[in-house]
Amino acid sequence: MTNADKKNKLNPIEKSKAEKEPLQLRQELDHFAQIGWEAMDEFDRNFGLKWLGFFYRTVTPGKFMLRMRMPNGVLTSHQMRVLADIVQRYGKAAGFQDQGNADITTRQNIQLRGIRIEDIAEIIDRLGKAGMTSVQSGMDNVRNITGDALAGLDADELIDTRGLVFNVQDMITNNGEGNPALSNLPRKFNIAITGGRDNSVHAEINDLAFIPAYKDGYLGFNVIVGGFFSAKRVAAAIPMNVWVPPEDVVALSKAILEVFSDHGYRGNRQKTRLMYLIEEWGLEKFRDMVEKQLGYSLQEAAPKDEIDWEKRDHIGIHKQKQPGLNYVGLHIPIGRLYAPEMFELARMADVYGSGELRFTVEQNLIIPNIPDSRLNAFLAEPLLQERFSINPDPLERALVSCTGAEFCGFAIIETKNRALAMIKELEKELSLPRPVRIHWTGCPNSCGQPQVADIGLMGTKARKDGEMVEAVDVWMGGKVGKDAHLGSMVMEKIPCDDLKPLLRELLMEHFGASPRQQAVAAAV
Ligand code: SRM
Ligand code: SF4
Repeated sequence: MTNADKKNKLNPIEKSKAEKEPLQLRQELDHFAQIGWEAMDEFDRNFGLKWLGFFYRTVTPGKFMLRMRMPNGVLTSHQMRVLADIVQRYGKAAGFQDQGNADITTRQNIQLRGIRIEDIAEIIDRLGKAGMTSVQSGMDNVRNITGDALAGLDADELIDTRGLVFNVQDMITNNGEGNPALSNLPRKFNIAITGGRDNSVHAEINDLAFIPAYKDGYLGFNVIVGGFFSAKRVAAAIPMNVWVPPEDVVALSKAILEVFSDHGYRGNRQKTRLMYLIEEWGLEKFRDMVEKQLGYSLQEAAPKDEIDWEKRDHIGIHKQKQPGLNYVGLHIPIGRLYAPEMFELARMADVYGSGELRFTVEQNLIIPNIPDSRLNAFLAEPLLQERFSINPDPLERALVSCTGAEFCGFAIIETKNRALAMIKELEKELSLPRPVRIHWTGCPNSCGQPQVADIGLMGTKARKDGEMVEAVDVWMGGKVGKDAHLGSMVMEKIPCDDLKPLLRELLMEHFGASPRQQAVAAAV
């Protein structure tokens, strides 16, 4: 077999996709409900159902995870209630702990746990009636499309990204019905559209991102391409040397996806992300091919973009551009929500705001449109006092964690609970002048984005006292917002049991932390 033959050899996922288009599984849900998850064809169960948004979990066999699509992270209180009811009702039916739970994700999205195969058809129906979809949220599809969490609220925003994000999602998913034409990509694909000044979406880690930029006095977007993280390699997106007006965002996204679909590699799945195609062709050929697909020439990039702010975390009370209205960012520790809290959040959005809620890529939640006159009553709500602070301690405030071993079969270590417990201990011991962004990720797939963090912790194994134990590789130097760039690995294989003293040291040496007693003494 020649090298070219090897490269073009289809991987097993491609072979299975060629045999049966996975979106068709929607028609077989009643059959699956009858035969049960154990009797299902392995590809259909473990991979195929991800095209509908349902993820088989080897850690909790028979209890699927539902990954939604939440374009721009925006949802209504009604939608939140539907999601809460799904985790409560179906999670309970599955015998799931705490009547089901959900996680806000690093793509401004939400995942619900504990779904049984026999409930999937009904759930899809309920989501559709509530104007939501989970279609094409996993495997070789475009993931949730991120936009500015403050779109339409921020007085300094340049472009409101909501309409664009929704339109791109509708194009990709055929208005949520499923779109076979764009659901057979060579690999996953991430899209972000940012219209604010602080790059709130981490544009640089997406396969395709739109960044606000003026061209000849007209506001549109510079385009960057090819960013991705994987176990084998991470790469920041590179400029495509293209500027588009907002009205061309949908068409350009479609053309790039079609080029990727038609020409991307379908061999070794570690080498099938968009960047590999761009590198093989060179940027010029990539651009030419996209123009050919579009049927018209693209304009060259604007000389500079408008990202000139440090990134905001949205936590706390903030004035909106609408006079007299505020958005309040609630800190959701490690993104975890339980059904009763989801119902409460929906109620609070109705009672104090306009019935709208938003998710952020930091796994937190915003309730917008709260009038000045309602703020005090809102702030007195028990949920804010007991669970979701608007003024969390600096380490907790900026903590992000992927799912980890609790639910994810790829995980090498436990993340969420460990991360939270360790941060709480460090908060007790140290005083910090500002938040430090610590991101945990349970394996090198990097869902928790350790490369964008001040301190990134990536699950691995290490030998300690002759035994294999849970450990982390330590990343540092990730910069977000203006001049964003990825961090790099600075230490390897630190056993989790030895991690706290190391973090303590790093926080004191690099981030101005001081021991609490000392801080108190200095203040006296
Ligand atoms: Fe991820 C696979 C969770 C964001 C890179 N990711 C998975 C799976 C589906 C693996 C599995 O089937 O168990 C995880 C599901 C675990 C579970 O039960 O929750 C999973 N990824 C997540 C989430 C939930 C982490 C979180 O706690 O927030 C995020 C869901 C986003 C969403 O709403 O769609 C999530 N994943 C990311 C990101 C971050 C981002 O997009 O900004 C990345 C790195 C960026 C990227 O993709 O370029 C990421 N996930 C991966 C990869 C490595 C991709 C690659 O090219 O190799 C995998 C493994 C794969 O695709 O083979 C993966
Ligand atoms: Fe699972 Fe690894 Fe992603 Fe964490 S980084 S959610 S452990 S695949």
